[in-house]
Amino acid sequence: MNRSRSKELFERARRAIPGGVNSPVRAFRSVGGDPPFIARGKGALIWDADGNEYVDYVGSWGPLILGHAHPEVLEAIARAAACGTSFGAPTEREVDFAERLCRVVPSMQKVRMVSSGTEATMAALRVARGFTRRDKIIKIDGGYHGHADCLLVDAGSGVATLGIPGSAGVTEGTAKDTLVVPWNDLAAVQQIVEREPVAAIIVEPVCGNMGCVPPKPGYLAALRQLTAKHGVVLIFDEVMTGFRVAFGGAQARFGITPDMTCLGKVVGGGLPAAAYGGRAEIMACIAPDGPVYQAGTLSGNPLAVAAGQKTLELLERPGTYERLEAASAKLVDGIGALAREAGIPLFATRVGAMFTGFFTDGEVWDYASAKRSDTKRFGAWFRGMLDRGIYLAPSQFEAGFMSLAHDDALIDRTLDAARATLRSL
Ligand code: KE4
Repeated sequence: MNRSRSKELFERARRAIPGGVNSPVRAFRSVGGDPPFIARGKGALIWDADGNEYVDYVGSWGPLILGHAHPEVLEAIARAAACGTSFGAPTEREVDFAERLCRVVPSMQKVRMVSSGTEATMAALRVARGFTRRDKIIKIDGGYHGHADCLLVDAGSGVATLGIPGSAGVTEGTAKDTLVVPWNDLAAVQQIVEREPVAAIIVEPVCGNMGCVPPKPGYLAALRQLTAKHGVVLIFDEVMTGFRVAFGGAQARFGITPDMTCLGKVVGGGLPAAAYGGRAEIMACIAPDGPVYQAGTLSGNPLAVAAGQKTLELLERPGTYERLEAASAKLVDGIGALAREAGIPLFATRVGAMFTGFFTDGEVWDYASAKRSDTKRFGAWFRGMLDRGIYLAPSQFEAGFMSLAHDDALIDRTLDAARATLRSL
């Protein structure tokens, strides 16, 4: 594929932007090669600056579950924009949206809008600390919740130990209040909450940031019981799973109601909107009602709310999630069968409309087992599929995303490319 225009743009970008990208994963560092610069998208397709066409399974990392440039979403944005783009004042649109979120997300009795998933999780943790007056928080090893300092913390040595800074610039003082446990390991959580007071545990109810790794049967229910027993605020980070694994998110799919929920991605319909919410008594702590401060210039931005509202309206239509399940199953089961045919060890995972193929002959139930995947082989797979016009998530440790715009013909095109690529590995 000729990507000379993208190459030129990347050279210019690197002179003006760190790494040439506005978010690290876009630089393709873990898969090799230079990233195509995307010019436009329509439905499940995107085109790069050289006019190459790709079937897109990233969808802006989840938001574009309806497909790119959906006419009704564009129309809703245009209509809102004609009335002005932002006021920094309350609007009727935000009330309608808040009422809708509280109606469809089981844990949300009250909700505050922000502009990114990072803000949502950072704020939810501050509120949980303010509500419980406790300092310690627990996160999952390999879980990602945005780039708030207290969440850029890696697992120390051994299980359930004090966190260590996961990024330069994060202080020991911050990291020491974040404890890190393996995913799907209830005993590790139990060991901590029975030992010391903990404000909150934050989990992706289906992990997506180590690749797609589902909860083991019973794990979330047991986590719910344990946290309730010890007064630990259970936060579901549904920035990725919200409206993707079910309309009401993973909490609706698995029937587990957390104390707080973070939303992002789909909820903004492709524009910057996110939210955090939960039990009314917890949300009562937030300024101006309570002592926990949180604010944002563009929170509840009318354009983003219009895009989010229209997206949720369209997703709430009957049959949506059956279609997403069927399309995802066709793709993932198809690739799994092709990998077996080609004699390539692949552990494929899927929940709703998110999925991953781990290039490993073992099973993957946590970050340690995910990291046993052959990332070199993943890179070859990724580049082979890209050159055949299939745009996958550029990392073994990311999830892929299905949209309502991926029809059978595009999935068949993807499976044809997969057959050829797997054979070439
Ligand atoms: P943002 O601040 O990027 O809007 O959201 C952070 C976030 C929070 N929680 C979960 C579960 C998330 O997956 C994310 C962001 N996801 C990444 C993809 N793994 C966004 C892509 C990127 O970082 O460029």
